[in-house]
Amino acid sequence: MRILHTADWHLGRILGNLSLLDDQAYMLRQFVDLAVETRPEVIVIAGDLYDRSVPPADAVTLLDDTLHELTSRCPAPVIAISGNHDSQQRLDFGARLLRHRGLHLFGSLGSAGVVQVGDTAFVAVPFAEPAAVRSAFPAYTGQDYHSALAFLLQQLRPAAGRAVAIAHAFVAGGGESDSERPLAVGTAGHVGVEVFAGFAYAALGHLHRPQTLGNARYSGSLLKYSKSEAEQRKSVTLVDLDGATEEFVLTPRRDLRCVQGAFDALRAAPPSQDYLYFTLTDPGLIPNAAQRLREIYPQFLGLEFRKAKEASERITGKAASPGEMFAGFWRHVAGEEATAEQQAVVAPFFEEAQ
Ligand SMILES: [Mn+2]
Repeated sequence: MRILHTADWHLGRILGNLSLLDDQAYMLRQFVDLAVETRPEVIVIAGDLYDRSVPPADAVTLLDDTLHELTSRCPAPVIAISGNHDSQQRLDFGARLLRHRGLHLFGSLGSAGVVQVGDTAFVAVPFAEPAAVRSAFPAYTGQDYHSALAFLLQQLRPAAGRAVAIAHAFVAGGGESDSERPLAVGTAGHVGVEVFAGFAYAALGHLHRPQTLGNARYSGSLLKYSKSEAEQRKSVTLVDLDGATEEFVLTPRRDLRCVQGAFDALRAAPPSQDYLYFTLTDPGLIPNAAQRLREIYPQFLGLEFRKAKEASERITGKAASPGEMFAGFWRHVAGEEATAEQQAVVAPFFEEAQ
């Protein structure tokens, strides 16, 4: 069973004040071509098709065009679930009709279900907060994402035979980016990878970096959606349940990069259409630096001065432990080192929080 797995398209996303729609369309054309060429038996889109619950009209058109292309050019059924950015009800529109054409949309909990393809059952779980699961299923009384997803998988999963889970969730231990909207405060939104025990594969959405956790995998997002993703390589996953997993890298129309250098050197460098974040190495501030860089780099997204950044990191203690951050804070506020007694007073709170 060969499955083409993608997720987190976030159609309609805006970066800075720039619409990414043309870039998304460019990627989706490649995705459809890839689906035609690789001939998967199932195509999975694991949530966050749109960036917002009420997406812009041109994003709706792009999704409509893409799903039309996909279902007319590929014989494989397409299974898509909602993510935390999608409107569940809106994604459900027309779902019962579209099923007859091989497009299986699972927007809200009421539509959660199983698509049987050959010898494999695809258990599609739309994104749902624990409270929504409680109101849809009186038998569920839990409060957390882990037990809610475990309950739904248990409810839906056929008693026997091979099964694949499709979900939009934060699996504990997964690597985050800055473009995912947190599901809950702290670790309350996490699920343990063991909820997928017994499944041949879990096709996941939510984390934007492609990564594998046990039998679960995030295909990653369609494009780089934040500065923190500049070094990531976005891809689509082709998994063969009876064989190997392949990653296909799609080429973006414009890359998203972080560039560092002196202002004059950057002004003199060849122009670029990429999405760019700048770190200026100049010792002093430069008037209108952002505006002057934007003249040369139309996809300018932001800049910072390395010196100012280093100074703020010294104060806020970025990448430091909570204890070190407290010591830095105390030094900043009180002008002296925190004593061992003072550190001992706060230490238990940090432990409890972690
Ligand atoms: Mn997402």
